[in-house]
Amino acid sequence: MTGVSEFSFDRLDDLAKEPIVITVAGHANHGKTSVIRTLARDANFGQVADEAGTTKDIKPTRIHLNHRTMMRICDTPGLERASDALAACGRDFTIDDVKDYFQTQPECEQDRIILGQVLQSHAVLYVVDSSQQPKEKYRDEFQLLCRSKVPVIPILNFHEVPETYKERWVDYFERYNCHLHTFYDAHQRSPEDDERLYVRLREVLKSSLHKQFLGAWIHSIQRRQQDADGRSTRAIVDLVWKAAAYRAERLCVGEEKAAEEKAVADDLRRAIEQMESHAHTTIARAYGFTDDDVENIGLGQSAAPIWKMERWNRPRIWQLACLTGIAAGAAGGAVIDLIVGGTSLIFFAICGAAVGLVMGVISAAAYERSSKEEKVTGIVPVELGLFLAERAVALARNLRRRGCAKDGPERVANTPPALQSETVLVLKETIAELQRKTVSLGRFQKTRQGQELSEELLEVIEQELRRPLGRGDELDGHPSK
Ligand SMILES: Nc1nc2c(ncn2[C@@H]2O[C@H](COP(=O)(O)OP(=O)(O)O)[C@@H](O)[C@H]2O)c(=O)[nH]1
Ligand SMILES: [Mg+2]
Repeated sequence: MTGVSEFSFDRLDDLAKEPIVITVAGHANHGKTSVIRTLARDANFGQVADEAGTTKDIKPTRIHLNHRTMMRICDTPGLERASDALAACGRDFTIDDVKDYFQTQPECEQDRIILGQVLQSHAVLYVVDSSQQPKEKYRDEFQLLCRSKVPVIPILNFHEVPETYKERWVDYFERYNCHLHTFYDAHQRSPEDDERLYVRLREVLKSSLHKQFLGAWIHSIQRRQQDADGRSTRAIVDLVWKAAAYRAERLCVGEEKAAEEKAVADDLRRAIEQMESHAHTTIARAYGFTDDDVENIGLGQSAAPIWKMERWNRPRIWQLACLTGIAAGAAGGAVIDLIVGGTSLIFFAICGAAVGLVMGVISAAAYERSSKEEKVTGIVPVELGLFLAERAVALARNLRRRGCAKDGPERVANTPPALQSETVLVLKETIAELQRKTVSLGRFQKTRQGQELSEELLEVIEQELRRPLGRGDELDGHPSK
């Protein structure tokens, strides 16, 4: 393999002088613009619509490295007049015949521009919607492009839709002796598909510098995916840890209890929502999306019961301290009496009685309240911790595979697919331990037990992200039936 080791970064300047130029061509509405968006991870590139003629002119997106353009991927409008050109130019046509034909026909202006762009490229990606049957007009387009002598790679788009004519398209291209096709789906990104596409490109490019760069680029796709998985795994583990360690606490007496319990429940919900939102944003960014690409309608009923309340009487340590203080005061009075030799015994006895009375009244009132005082503590129950992890994993899995051409935000599932039993075990153990912990979260994380739990959780969550799921399992967040 022409790998990263063969590409020297000293040659970036040479490459920037002659970047790789790729033209994406094909019939209108087969997903050319969408493929570019997903391939370049650029959801704002061009216009995508379910109607013909949205792309009106040639538009490039650029792949940069160190602020220099290494590759240009050019979008084109749909080819429309290939069949007319072939009919006019005869079976043994040359590309110059077609150029002349397009030049002389005013209605072929768009096709003339596309052909001009194709002829300036190092390779062409010919995008077809594989959910449609191959038709004669597509064959004419493909033949025309192949005569340009620029290498053509057929991209069988719409790969993940349930009904496709993939085999027929493959037969069709092979009949023209073209075995370079590759599958793609602009709505469901797969780093493996990206990689296969770039491997195909590397096969057809002539320049060794271009080939070497693509080798490095392919390598960086894998690395970037690993980085993104790592970042989103950490965000999920962080969410579970922080939620499980969180305490919402209030002190209350008698009738205040109902109101304080509600306040604790509200605190807890707000805190969890904030933690979740932070984790979801981190996950979205890890995969190249923004906050706007995620829609979370909240925890909903599926999270109920969302908290566990614990009540316990407030420790009485301060009361002991108070009593100790009084005793110390009395002892102090006795010492003074001794020092002044008992000459003003009556005066100090009166003062001592007055102070004792005030202290007694205060401490009796405080004791009265504190004996009834309870601490209401809201903690995250294990089921909610699991639920938060399931939702975050489902979101990460979906964003990890989401193309950049899909409309609307990614919904956070309220009935996410279940995690594997090993993951559930590790999660339960972690949450239970965090609920038992007596030190701060930061200190617990540094303990040996904390580190072991964290590493175990990181490992199982990362496996969950990479776990291949059945069709439909993860798409709408509902488990497959
Ligand atoms: N399901 C699915 N829809 C796609 C795919 N590629 C494109 N589309 C949709 O097909 C329509 C046309 O896409 P567009 O990129 O504008 O096609 P273009 O005219 O060839 O550039 C849009 O509604 C896209 O969202 C795909 O791989 N899968
Ligand atoms: Mg388009």
